[in-house]
Amino acid sequence: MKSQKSYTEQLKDVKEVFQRFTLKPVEGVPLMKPIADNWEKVASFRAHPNDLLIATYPKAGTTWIQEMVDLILNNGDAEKCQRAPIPERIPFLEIFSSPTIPSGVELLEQTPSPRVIKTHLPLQLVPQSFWEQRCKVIYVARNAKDNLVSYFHFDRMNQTQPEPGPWSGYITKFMKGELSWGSWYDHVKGYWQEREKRGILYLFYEEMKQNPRQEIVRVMNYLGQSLPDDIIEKIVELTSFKSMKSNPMANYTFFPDFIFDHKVSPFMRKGEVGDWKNHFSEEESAIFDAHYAEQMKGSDIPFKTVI
Ligand code: PPS
Repeated sequence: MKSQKSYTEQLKDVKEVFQRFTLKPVEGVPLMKPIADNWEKVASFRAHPNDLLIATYPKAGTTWIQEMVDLILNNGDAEKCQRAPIPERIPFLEIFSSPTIPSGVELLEQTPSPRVIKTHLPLQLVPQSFWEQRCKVIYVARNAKDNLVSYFHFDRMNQTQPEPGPWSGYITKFMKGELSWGSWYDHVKGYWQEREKRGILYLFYEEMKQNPRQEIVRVMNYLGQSLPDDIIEKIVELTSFKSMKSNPMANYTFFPDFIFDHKVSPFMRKGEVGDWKNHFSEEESAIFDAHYAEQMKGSDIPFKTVI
């Protein structure tokens, strides 16, 4: 039976289980230990043919695309899309349970079709069933430098992730693929290489920022939906950074501060392209760029670091 308590209250009841978890590799990819410990359940997840998977490297624009998709599927009905916090509306496949909140897999087992599902897993760890069932998959990628900056601030405020440590060392960890969910380079390349074969809609944060209407229409078409212009405009407005920052069902203030400490850094932090320029020194940028060129050699993914 569903608890009468709010999502936030249920989390507050089990404060003691949350801590800065260590990472444990699954097939060489570092994941938060409770995710790795629960791996069999994730790997054997049974997808339905009409499931929609939203896949991203952490901090690439996951919440943004989730809100867009939910609004598109609900004809731009803002009230309906306020029905629950985003992890309840669009469960996070691999997330572990706490004594009061089911794991992503458990929650999905209780969720009627058609389901929309979030994952940060790299392509090779996505449960096989999604491919067997030929599910639709939307991938969002964000340029490496802004992605890294956003992840750094997130790891400062997210009290369940390993301590980020100082900025310069964090850059190195990112470059080495030592952060949760592994290498950014492998992640973005993995989905890019398979996008045509597996029918993946591959989007960019920077394009969503530059031309949100165009990207919303692409998502709408991919989902086989057709919405009138005024509803599309409404979705553009409801998914602007400003609207989402003040949306209590999307801005993650429903997580108590022992999970996400917004006083350290808000989840909806800046929402910009190019904030990396405020973080990287010239030397750091040069080292990063050289390593990037090496890692991305032979890849034609059209990333933009400025718009
Ligand atoms: S998570 O934890 O992986 O699900 O985080 P994710 O949602 O992928 O990434 C959070 C970053 O996305 C920004 N964001 C947005 N930018 C522009 N417009 C909208 N509507 C929007 N919604 C979320 C959010 O601010 C984080 O980026 P930074 O650069 O840290 O501000």
